[in-house]
Amino acid sequence: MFTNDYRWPEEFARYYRREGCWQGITFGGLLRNRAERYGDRTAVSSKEREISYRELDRNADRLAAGFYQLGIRRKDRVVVQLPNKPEFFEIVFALFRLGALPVFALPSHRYNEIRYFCAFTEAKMYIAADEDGGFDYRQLAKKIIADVPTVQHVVIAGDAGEFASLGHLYEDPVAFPDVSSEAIAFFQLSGGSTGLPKLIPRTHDDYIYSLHASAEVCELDEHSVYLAVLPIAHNYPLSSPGVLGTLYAGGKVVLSSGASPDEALPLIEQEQVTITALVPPLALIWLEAVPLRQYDLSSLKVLQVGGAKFNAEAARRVKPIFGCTLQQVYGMAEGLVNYTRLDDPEEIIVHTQGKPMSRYDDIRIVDEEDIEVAPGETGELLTRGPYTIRGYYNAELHNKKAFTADGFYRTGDLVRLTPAGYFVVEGRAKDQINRGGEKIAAEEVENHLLAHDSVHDAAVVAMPDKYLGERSCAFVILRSCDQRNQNPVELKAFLRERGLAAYKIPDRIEVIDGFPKTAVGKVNKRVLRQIIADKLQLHEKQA
Ligand code: OOB
Repeated sequence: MFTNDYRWPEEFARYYRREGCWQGITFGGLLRNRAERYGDRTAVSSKEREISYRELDRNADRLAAGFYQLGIRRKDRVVVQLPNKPEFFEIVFALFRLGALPVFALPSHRYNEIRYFCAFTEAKMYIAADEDGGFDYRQLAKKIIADVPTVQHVVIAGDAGEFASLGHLYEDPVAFPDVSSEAIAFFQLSGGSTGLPKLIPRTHDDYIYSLHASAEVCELDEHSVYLAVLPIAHNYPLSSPGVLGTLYAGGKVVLSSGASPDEALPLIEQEQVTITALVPPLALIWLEAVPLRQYDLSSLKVLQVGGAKFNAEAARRVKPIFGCTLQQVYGMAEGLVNYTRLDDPEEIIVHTQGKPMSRYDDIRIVDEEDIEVAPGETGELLTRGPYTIRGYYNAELHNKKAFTADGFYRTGDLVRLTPAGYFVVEGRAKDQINRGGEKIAAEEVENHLLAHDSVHDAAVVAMPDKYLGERSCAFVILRSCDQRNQNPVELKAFLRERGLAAYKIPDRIEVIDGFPKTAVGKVNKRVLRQIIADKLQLHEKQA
């Protein structure tokens, strides 16, 4: 079942251990240590409840015993799909203690994604909340358990209905032998550019190192209070430094169920939040909202913005409006994370996407022939290091393309380096749309469109958007002329019925007679992007 593609070659593993990057600690061990050190201090706070480090440690043990009784064993995959609730931490640390492997789905994922994650990883269990944001996950669970034979258990946090209730699984603690720190701890999901999302295996050693380095760069300590407004299963709020980096440092995690200023700003005041993380479209909303509200935000030291390119004009407004430093974060679930430093000059903070967090990050910027570009020139970023994966999970063929022979990950990002060694993200070589931080693999959506009877061919591209940075536009060629009046709304409904996450549904659908082609006969997406950008500009002028 497991390929060993994810392993670092032994010479690298030895090097990262020797240099102290990999500390030989597991997540189970980390929480135990922090519980001994920070005991009754609050680890996680939410509207519903507060959990101390000691309680979190104990509840993780109790749940691990409960999961074991259900039949969950070491290396079993468990798809976890939860909103920002304290149970998230008890569940994932329980799974870590057992050596079972969480697959971190996002709350916005729907049947299509969840079924794929369960089937591809041969998951034994699916854990979800009862409902959130008006969506009933129990309905989804019903279909999953019926359609994916490996899934034997569904556990629901909250009102479980016909399923096992999380609340009933807290048993008397049993000691489980610790797992190897070099083993896979969990799976993150790739933003991707292929037809099916790839799974990213992260080990205890590599991820805990990324927490350590992030906590250092972001200057976290036991007095830090991190407000989580983005969905915490995503790599950025999970670990950059995110909720896990905060627990690593002994600080307090405050969970917000939503990202709107009216929910989050009062929490900053009440909980004396010191750091929080946003994607650019949210940062724009908060920048508008803060001057119109009366909240005391003086506890806030750092406002992180990342996941997509943050426009320099907006970046410049952060300090005067929030009275704290902006930190740009350019990272990827595959590993590498870049940060501007808290004491960097304003020009660097505003105009760059930061520099690697670790001196062990290897960086190359190359042209289309994989030759390094001249300093300051733009090229594709390749990277390798102590917390960047060496391969996706069970994706042998794709790994040959996504990684160089000497183990560098091809990010698909076009970047240049400033003389001071900071990245500026200039564009993208991968076939992906970055919709305000949410990543859409064009091919995945195209495949779904092609499943429609009247669609002959489809090409999905990014179109510029003032607020989200990019939105998605699907160009479709219909099978016959009489389908010319195929209603775009109907096509969108078709995708929704297939159970595609809402953010992947094209924002716009354009019917076209044929695609522009490149010299070698491929669909020329550059021209398609231009067509839609010109059309939008024309509309704007007319309006
Ligand atoms: C984060 O992770 P993913 O895996 O959702 O997406 C990674 C991709 C990058 O390859 C890049 O294309 C884009 O998202 N990206 C940015 C960016 N941050 C991410 N593009 C421009 N400017 C930025 N600041 O998005 C992620 C993971 C950890 C920390 C932060 C973000």
